[in-house]
Amino acid sequence: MDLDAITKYSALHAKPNGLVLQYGTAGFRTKAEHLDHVMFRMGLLAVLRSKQTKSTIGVMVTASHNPEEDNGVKLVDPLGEMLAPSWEEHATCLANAEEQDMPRVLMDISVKAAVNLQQDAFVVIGRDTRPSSEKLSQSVIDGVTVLEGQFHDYGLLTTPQLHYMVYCRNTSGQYGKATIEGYCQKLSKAFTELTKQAFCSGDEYRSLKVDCANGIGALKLREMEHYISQELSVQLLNDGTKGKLNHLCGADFVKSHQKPPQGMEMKPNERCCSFDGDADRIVYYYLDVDGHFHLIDGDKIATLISSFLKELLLEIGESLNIGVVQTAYANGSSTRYLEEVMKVPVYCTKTGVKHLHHKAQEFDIGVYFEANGHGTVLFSKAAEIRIKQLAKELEDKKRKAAKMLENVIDLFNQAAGDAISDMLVIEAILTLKGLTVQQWDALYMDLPNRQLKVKVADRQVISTTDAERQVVTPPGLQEAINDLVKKYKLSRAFVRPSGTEDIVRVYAEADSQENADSLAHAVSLAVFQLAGGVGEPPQPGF
Ligand code: NG1
Ligand code: ZN
Repeated sequence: MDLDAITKYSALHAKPNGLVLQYGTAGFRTKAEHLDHVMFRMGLLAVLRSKQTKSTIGVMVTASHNPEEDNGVKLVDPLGEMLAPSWEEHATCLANAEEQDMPRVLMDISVKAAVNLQQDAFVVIGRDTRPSSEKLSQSVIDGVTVLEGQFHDYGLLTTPQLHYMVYCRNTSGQYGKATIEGYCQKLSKAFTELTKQAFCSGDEYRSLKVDCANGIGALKLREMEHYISQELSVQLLNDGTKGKLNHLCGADFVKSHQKPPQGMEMKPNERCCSFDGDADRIVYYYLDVDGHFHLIDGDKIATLISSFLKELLLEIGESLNIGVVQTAYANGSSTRYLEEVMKVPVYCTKTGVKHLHHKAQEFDIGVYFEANGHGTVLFSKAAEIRIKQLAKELEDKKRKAAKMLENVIDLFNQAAGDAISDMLVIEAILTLKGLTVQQWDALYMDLPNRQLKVKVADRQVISTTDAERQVVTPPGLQEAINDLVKKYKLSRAFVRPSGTEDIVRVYAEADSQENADSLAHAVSLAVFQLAGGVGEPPQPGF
């Protein structure tokens, strides 16, 4: 390591004194103007991680659903997974080292992690459409270059596409070609083959309005469009030509406000969906004939997909196990439906896809979705091999089912939750099953729910257990929540510190919207009083 060169180049990306950031569930995320040094240092760290794993590592510059002024960065590990936890700690240490200590901290990490500095390094970089992203990704490249790492800058990519590129490169192209064409070809081929199995693909199923959050999803869906236009016509809205990224639009807005995004003209019963700012989340929705808005969130997506997979497994007569993984934010009705009606085992993990992903790996087929629409389906290697074998061996209907499963494996971006690939899977399933959006929605009725944010002086005073469903500290808060929950029917509430914003999140559900709102408000007040709320106490009404 040329420490002099590192010191010299680092000074061009100097850290503001005293700034402390943490590598959280979504990497580093904050105002874009505070991130230049972090980007440079993540370039350095990616080189070390690449040397250590002898693999290509990804660096994605994005702040997903956050406002346009924010930005962020996360590293992608060799098989397209999130960065290993011990390296998250290294990332935090490196990002927070004061300027003069940085080279030493970098050396410490390479010693601790037993990095062979002689090893070659290769880093791939992607970025979203934020105005700040181009310059920040250049800072990542500066970091990579100083440590003499090789790199390929993909430029504009969705987050899941970068995961895909990393995965392809580390599996010698077996998974697919590490190019945009490779990505589009792989997904569109599986989609086309799968939808061909439908008896009828009447026009009513074939068009979809997509709110692209004024982000990268618009550019990448446009690239995909001509590969799939025979089967599906997509109409892109909020494509970034006018509006601001994530402003009054996108999956996060639609999910948290439970209303349509700006710029979306919806006719009754028309199927619509929204991506988030880096296209790793998707939610569906429609207006009924009375003009009521219906949200179809990640829970209902998981339900649709797992029921389809279960039917195919039944058809081929193979006893592969299937499990659904959710978080505490999953609507209570979805959990009940999956367990009691569909008889599928359901597991709850902490928030953040890395936790869900990890749990989903325990099954032959692991379906995981956060309620906000971030998720995918994982097939174990053994399940994949078995299914591919059956698609050759079986006959007639069974063979057809096995082939469809094979297409589903190819369609899901196995490396990460991906709005484009989820959308194609959903569209294919709706076509195959001849389901309208209302019929899909009618699988079960969501319990009315409300999510709120509370500002406290230090959100870390709240610690939780039981997959974040129970508060441990501060003392008395869980008891207060229990007492409040008892006052309502079909009710449930929990609180947890956000991993991406400086706030505490409150979630409540109950038998009516009024009651869910009132419970959420009461719990917010308890948080405010017992966990050091700042500013005005939470007010009722939204
Ligand atoms: P936090 O801010 O920790 O709640 C949010 C989402 C997560 C996940 C991350 C990463 C909710 C309630 N939380 O985390 O599900 O998507 O952002 O983007 O939606
Ligand atoms: Zn995202």
